Amino acid sequence: MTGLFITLEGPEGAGKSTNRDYLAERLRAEGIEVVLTREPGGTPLAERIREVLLAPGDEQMNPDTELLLVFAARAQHLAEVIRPALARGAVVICDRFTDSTYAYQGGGRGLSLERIATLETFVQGDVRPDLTLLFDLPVEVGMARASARGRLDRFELEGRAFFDAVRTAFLKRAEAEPARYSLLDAAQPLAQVQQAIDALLPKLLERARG
Ligand code: Z5A
Repeated sequence: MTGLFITLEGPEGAGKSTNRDYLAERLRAEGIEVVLTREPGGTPLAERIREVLLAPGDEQMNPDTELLLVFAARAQHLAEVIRPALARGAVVICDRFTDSTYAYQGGGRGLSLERIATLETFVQGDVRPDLTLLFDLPVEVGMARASARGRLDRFELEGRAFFDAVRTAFLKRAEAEPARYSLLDAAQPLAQVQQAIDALLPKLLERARG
């Protein structure tokens, strides 16, 4: 039996974490086993790599170092959490995954998409998300929501051009793979975003039950 791999993607402040919990509750209420996790992170070791990735520091992180750290954390996460959960038939809901690498390291940092694809195959083998919910919202709204939270991490300190490139990269990927992506307007009030998630539930439940 194989489970269902759902990822939530989008810029900072788009409501991924809030709606990750909401979606998990809705699926659990239907008796589905759900594993909630996030990237970078998801295991103790991968969470330590996350701290390195997010902490602002005096030494500028080389973009290749950033890319390799993201995939190092992912390798651990896949081995310890994602693959075992999928193998026992669970639904895995992951807050960010490799689409974020294409958006942030590819779009934002300008790294080669071919290089990212090579690492994707090396680290993931044939594991790919079955469904991806893309929470899209204007860059200024996401930046305002992130700043309202206080201390900014190393990514959130980037400027407008970086986040424009990230958003464009996400939208391009969604356009290229419409069967996998569901695009949600994350600038709407939360209740409306959650109504849109509810509308996806029948499809998710059908897929989860195989
Ligand atoms: N990163 C990378 O570079 N490469 C990779 O491969 C991966 C990640 C996997 C950390 O991710 C960083 O890692 C990320 C990219 C990089 N950096 N950035 N920037 P993260 O997911 O931990 O960080 P984040 O996206 O900044 O998380 P976030 O700001 O918490 O965003 P969120 O989870 O989408 O939002 P939220 O926490 O659910 O909501 C934020 C606030 O908005 C909160 O107060 C909510 O109550 C509010 N909210 C949510 N929805 C609404 C609506 N609809 N209306 C009004 N207010 C709302």
